[in-house]
Amino acid sequence: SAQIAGAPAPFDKGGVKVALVAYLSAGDFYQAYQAGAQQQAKALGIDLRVYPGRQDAAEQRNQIEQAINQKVHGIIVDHGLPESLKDVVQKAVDAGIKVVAFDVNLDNAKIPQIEQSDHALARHALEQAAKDNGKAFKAGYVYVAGFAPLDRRNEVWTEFKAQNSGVTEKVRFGVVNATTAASVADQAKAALRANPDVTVVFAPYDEFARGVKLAAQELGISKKLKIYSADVSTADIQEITEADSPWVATVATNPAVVGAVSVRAVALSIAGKDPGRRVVVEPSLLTQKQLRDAGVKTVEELSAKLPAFGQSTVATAPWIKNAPN
Ligand code: SR1
Repeated sequence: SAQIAGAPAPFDKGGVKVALVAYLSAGDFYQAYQAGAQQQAKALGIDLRVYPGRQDAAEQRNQIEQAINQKVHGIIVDHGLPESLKDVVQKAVDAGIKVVAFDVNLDNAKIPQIEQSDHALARHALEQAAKDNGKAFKAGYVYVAGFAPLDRRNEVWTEFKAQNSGVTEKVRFGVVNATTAASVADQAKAALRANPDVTVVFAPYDEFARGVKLAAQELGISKKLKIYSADVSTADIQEITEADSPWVATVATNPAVVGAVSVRAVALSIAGKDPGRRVVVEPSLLTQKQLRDAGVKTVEELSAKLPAFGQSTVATAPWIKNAPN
């Protein structure tokens, strides 16, 4: 792979290998994240090998073992279940491999943690919900414990309910699997049918929001329900902005930017520079109204209109050409 003139070793000579080991292999977020990572890897002359974990903890663990055996320079651990990873990532660290983690808390001082400022993300979404619906409403909530971003967003939801006694969580459901949106749609249909007084659903993952929206449409209740989410993709923009969509706001980073930041963070580590203990990409609030008014149809158009969404200045260095661009 390519050498980069003026870059620190080993980038000056090329041949840098990095493994991206992902727990989640399904969904728009993962695809865009991976595309951004590939673009940034190309700009750095990195040979990036992507291992799809397929929502399987044992498989992801196995793939980290494989990456260690292949003597990669760096590993990006993307999501996962901490308890099944902690010892195997320590093995990688002990082998001199630089490890960074996105959205999984590996609880290791040697491993920088990348995240999308999940507390701020949830706070922006819930502030918008309060703005649209007042401070008293009956809510549905979609949550699966054990995923770091969802756990952080859940802390804010818990705090929000404690601060707003008029907000009642009437029903909670959620599942993360290879077909999350479809599975959540089935759950949401039963939950919303049993709780016809729910007017707001907090669904802080776009696959969750897509499932709830489908259920609302099938039940014919789109006009009396409002969905607040996390994440955005071109397909999501279409779903948010279409006529009568109950999906009224999301708070999101550009996942391609997060993928690029993850590669830059591991590249800095490989070059012997410290990317920092926490590497944070700030999300932006995107309301249905703003998206409709701006006539935005794709994530690329959004990036062009909203520089804070389209780029991140974290984990950069003069010798790194930032992607996506
Ligand atoms: C199951 S965790 C899903 C979340 O991971 C990323 O942080 C995305 O924002 C998504 O919401």
